[in-house]
Amino acid sequence: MNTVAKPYTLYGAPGSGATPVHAALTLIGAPCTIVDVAPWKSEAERDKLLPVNAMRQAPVLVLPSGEVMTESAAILVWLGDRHPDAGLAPAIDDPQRAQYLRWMSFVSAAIYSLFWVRDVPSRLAADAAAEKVILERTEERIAECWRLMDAQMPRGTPYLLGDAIGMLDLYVTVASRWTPRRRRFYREAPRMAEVVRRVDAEPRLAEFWAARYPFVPGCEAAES
Ligand SMILES: N[C@@H](CCC(=O)N[C@@H](CS)C(=O)NCC(=O)O)C(=O)O
Repeated sequence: MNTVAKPYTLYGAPGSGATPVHAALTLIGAPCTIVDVAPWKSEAERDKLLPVNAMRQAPVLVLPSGEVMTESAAILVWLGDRHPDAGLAPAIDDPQRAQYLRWMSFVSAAIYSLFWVRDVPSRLAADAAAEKVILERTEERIAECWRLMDAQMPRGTPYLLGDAIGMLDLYVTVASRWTPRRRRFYREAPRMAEVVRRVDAEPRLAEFWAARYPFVPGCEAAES
């Protein structure tokens, strides 16, 4: 008898932190229902997430069991462990495991978290002038984080942690398209630049990128 796997449900619109999760599910080949919500756009969009995430943030992954997971890095790490045959994550006893966990957390904590204030700068800024300063300084901080991370990445392999594409590659590939965007990312992070271009061109993701996060003209440029 054929057993059909129960689907995951993933909340988050294209370009959000749900995108690397969706890319991972695509490589895993796991069935998945997508709920497009863009919480960075408005209070109304944020409220759509309330039933699954009190933080009103995406991504949210509802597991086949009905359990809810939030936090992009945790979701990616969990999926990598849950689907070892996909080969997207170093196993617990793999020598790469420590650096894998380190850099997954770094992208989430040092870089992604800054978008909470960037998306709505009035959360921390009292007026338009302060908002401008926050936008400028967080952009510089993100660029610095990419630069420091890049300097510590091993060289000489096609992907960040070796010969096979993995969760860290997917996470960096999507996050590097956010502010300060790819053109600056390529300058700050030349080693990771090679890798994200390789992930952009991954044949198993070609249809996925085209449908969910297309490389439209200008997408590599800095925000004006
Ligand atoms: N720590 C969370 C951050 C998620 C996050 O900031 N998501 C953005 C969308 S890309 C969001 O929901 N923004 C709306 C808000 O923070 O109010 C994670 O890593 O998943």
